[in-house]
Amino acid sequence: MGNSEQICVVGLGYIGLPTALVLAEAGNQVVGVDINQELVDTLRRGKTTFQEEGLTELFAAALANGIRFETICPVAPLYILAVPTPFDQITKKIDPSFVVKAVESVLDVCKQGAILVIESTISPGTVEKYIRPAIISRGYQPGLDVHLVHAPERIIPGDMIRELRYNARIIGADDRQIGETVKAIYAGFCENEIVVTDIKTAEMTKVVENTFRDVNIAFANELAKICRQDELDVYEIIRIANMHPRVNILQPGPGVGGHCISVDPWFLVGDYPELSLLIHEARKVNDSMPDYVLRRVRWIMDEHGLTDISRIGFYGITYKEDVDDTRESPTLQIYEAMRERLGVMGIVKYYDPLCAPGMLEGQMDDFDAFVEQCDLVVIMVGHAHIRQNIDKIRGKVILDTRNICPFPECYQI
Ligand code: SAJ
Repeated sequence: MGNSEQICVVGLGYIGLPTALVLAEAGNQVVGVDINQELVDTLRRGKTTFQEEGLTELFAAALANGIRFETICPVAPLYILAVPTPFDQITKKIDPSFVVKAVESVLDVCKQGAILVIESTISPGTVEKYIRPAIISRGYQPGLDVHLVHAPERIIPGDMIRELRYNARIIGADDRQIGETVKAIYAGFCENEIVVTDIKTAEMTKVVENTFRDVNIAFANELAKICRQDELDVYEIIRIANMHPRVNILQPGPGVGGHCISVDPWFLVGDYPELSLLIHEARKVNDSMPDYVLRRVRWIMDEHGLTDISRIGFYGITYKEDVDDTRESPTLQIYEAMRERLGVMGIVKYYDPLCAPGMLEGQMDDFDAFVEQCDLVVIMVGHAHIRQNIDKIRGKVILDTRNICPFPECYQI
């Protein structure tokens, strides 16, 4: 394959869309496919479906290079699959149904020798346990009729486009030669090292990366709780500890959200329950943080004699700063917890400049009005917006779960 191959990218969400766009920008003929007609229509109208630094410019470059958007897979020599891989809430194991369905939709149209690259994060063994059998049950032989590759995405929301170009990549393939073919295509936009390995190693490596980050954040969160007991400044302690050349502790926060770090470690817990004790504990620590924030809120209210719940405001609904993604966000967990336990839905206030209005009951769409109607502001997300407007909340009682507030009187987690 050369540098102007026809590539079909299946699934046009947070990963599939930017990947399709960089491939088109690099000079490939790209067709983006998604079963969601509305999403495809939006893209056809020249509009992107989420915000990301550099996405608009990249979209324009891809359109200029002829990228197309469809709801049905065309025939192509190479398919890249980037569909959701959720986990079962009870068993903690991967729900492979989306990725299996996407593979089947490709099998319906592809010709002999097509390459199927799975970019979605999958638990180690998913190709072996679910994808290969699905292919065989349709009468195809992997390695002959279709070639399987796993090239897990590694880009961070908020800096996706830059990371697409500069992060190293892993290509796991059954057949080394096929791995090299895919590597050559990815090298058209990726300026870092591209490692070719086998599929299960690629599956495990990706899950390990996110699990490492989850465990590190859990450590920081546990330190925050320990330091709170003795009224020590956890941020200062981490800052100084990190001056040691072999220490690199992440930051405590109100919880771990997003569709990656809060999901992927469960794959290991689900598949290796007796061997993943630390990983499981870390998940529990991180999942306990929204509750911990609520306990801090209660304590601060008592300290200040605040009794009116309707004058508490949570700033930030997204799972982290400067993205518009709310999946698994700590604020949503707080929202649910308050709704279940206290029945006060709609009374507490929420504000997020990056979220569409009307997502939550109690959500306000005017920042000044939000500030005016709150006595206690809980900073859940450190958006650039709040950093720039921090003076507007001066004088309020503040719980800053992100360590961004410069006022000495504000509370931390
Ligand atoms: N968080 C903290 N403290 C920190 C860092 C993050 O509490 O020091 C929280 C964030 O606020 C957020 C959550 O953790 O709620 C996850 O955010 P993140 O920025 O750490 O990561 P994601 O989920 O946006 O993206 C991760 C990245 N993985 C790693 O850095 C190992 C990204 O490279 C992956 O591509 C992505 O998961 C994915 O799709 O798997």
